[in-house]
Amino acid sequence: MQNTNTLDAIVIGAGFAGMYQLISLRDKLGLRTRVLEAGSGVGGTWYWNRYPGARCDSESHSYMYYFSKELVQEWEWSERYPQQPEILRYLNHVADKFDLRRDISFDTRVNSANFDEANNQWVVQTEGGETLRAQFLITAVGCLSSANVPNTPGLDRFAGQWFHTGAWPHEGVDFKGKHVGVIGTGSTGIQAIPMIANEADHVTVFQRTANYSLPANNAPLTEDFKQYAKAHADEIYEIMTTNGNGHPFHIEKRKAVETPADEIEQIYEAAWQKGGLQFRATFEDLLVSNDANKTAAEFIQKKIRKLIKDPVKAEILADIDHPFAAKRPPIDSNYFDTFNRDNVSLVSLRDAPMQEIVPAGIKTTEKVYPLDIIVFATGFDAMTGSLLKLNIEGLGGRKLKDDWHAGPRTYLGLQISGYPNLFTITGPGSPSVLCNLPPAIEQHVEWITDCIEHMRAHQLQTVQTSDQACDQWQQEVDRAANATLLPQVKHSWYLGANVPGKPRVFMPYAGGLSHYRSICNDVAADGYRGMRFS
Ligand code: NA7
Repeated sequence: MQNTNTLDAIVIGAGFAGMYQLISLRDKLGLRTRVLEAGSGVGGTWYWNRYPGARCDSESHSYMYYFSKELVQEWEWSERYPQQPEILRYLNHVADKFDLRRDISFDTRVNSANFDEANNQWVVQTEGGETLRAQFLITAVGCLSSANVPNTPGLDRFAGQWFHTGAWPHEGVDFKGKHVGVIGTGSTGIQAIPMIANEADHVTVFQRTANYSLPANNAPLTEDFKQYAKAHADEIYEIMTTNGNGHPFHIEKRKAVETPADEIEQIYEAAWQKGGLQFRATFEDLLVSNDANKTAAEFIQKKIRKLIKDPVKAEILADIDHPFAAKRPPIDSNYFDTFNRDNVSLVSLRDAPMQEIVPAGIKTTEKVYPLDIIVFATGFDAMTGSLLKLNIEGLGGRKLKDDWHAGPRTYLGLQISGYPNLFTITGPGSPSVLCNLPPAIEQHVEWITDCIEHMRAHQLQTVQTSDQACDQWQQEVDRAANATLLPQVKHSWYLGANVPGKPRVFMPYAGGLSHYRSICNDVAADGYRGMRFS
C-alpha cells in the first residue's frame, strides 16, 4: 500500500521559488508534490521581513512572475517600488489563484534530509516529527533568509527589547517614546532608519561601514504607466531576460572612462533625479574599471556631503571604503536627510568599536549608549546559511556541511556532486542576488522542471552531477567574479565575510543572467552535459 507520506517531489520553502516550483511540478507534470514551509503563510522573505520601511528595490512591474500572462494582466501594483505588505498580498493572490495551499505544509520546519540509496529517495524529517519520502528534493529556501545576529557579548543581559529585521514580530514594534539603537547600514537599515526615526523619541545609528545609497524616488504608479506595463508586458519580459541583471532596463553601451567629465556629471545627475538602480546602468564599465567606478563613487559621496548639514556626520557617512555597487547598492527614501533630524545620532563603530551589550544599552570603546530597543539590521548568513541548516546528507551519508567546509561547490548553482536528485533554486554559483530575483527564479524552476520531465519521459531514476563538473563551474564562477570589482570588497556578504568563520568564497555567478541562461540551455540541449542519469 502507498504510504501517504511518499511523494514524487518535496519542495522546501513557499516563497517566489517554491510556489512556482509547486505549480510547475504539480500542474504541468502531474507530480505528487508537497511544499514544506517554516512560516504560517506563503511569502518567504516577504513573510519574515516585516520591519518598518521594508520595500523591494526592484521596480514593481519587474518584481513579479511572468509565466502566466493572465496573472500579469490581472495584478495591479500601486507604487514604483512595492512595499512588503503589497508583495505579500501579491504572493497570497498567486497562492489563491493556483490553489497552492492544499499542497503546502505550513509551520513545518525541516530538520534533516537524507538520501536513501537503496530506494533512490530523499527522506525528509520535520521538526514536528513527520517523515516524508520523495524521488526529488528541491530547495527553495531563498538566498537571504538565515538571519545573522552577531554574537555580541552581553545580549542576553540587555534589559530592553531587541529584534532582528529578518524575523520581525507580526504585531509590529511600538517605538513611541523609546530610545532605539539600530546596528547596520545595509539595504535594510537604510530602509528602516527613516521610518523608525519618524516614530521613536531618539534613534542612534551604529555604523560599521559607510554605504552608498541612491534615491529611490518612489511614487504611486500613474494610470498611464500601469497601462503601459500591461500593454508592453512581452517587451518588458524580453528586456529582463536578455540583459545581465534581470531588471527592466539595459546597461548603457558606453564607458565612463571614455566620456568627458561634464557629460558624466550630467548623466549621473539625470540618473540621480530619476532614482533607483538604473544609476548603476549608466555606464558599462562601472563594475569592471576602478577609474570608471571612481567617477560614480565621487559623485555620490559629493551628494552625501551636500545632503548632511552636520559636517561630522557627513564625513562619517561619506567616508566609504569600497567601490560603488561592489556591495549590493541600496536605494532609499530620505535616508541621508534623516541624519539632519534632531532625534537621530550617528556612531562610527570603525572609530569606536562595539565592546559589549550591557543591561542599559550598547557599550563602545568610548561610552555606553542607553537604549530601550536594539534593532539588528545586520543581514544574513547569505546563500549557504539556509541550505546548511537543512542538515542535508547525500551518498554514503556524506554531509553538505563537510563538503562545503571550504565554501560552496555546485554545478550551475543547481546541483551538488554527491547529492542525486537534489536541485537548489538560486543556489550559490547562480546569478541570484546579483540580479532581480523573480526572472532568475523562473529560469531555474523551468530548467529543473524540464530536467525532471526529461527523466520521467525516459524512465530515469536518478540524476547527479560530478566533482569535475562542479570544479569546472567553480572556475567559471571565479573567472566571472574576478573580471569585476566585486571581490575587492573584503567584508561583503557575497564573499561570506559578514559571518565570522564562514569561508571566503565569492558565491553568486557574476557572468550575467542572460549569459547564464544560455549556458543552462546549452547544457540541457547537450544531453545535460555534466550530469549523469541512471
Ligand atoms: P547587509 O547588506 O548584510 O547589511 C548588514 C549591515 O549590518 C552592514 O552595514 C554591516 O556592516 C552591519 N553589521 C553586520 N554585522 C555587524 C556587527 N557585528 N557589528 C556592526 N555592524 C554589523 O544586510 P541587509 O539586511 O541590509 O541587506 C541584505 C540584502 O537584503 C540586501 O542586499 C537587499 O537585497 C535585501 P559591514 O558592512 O559588514 O561592516
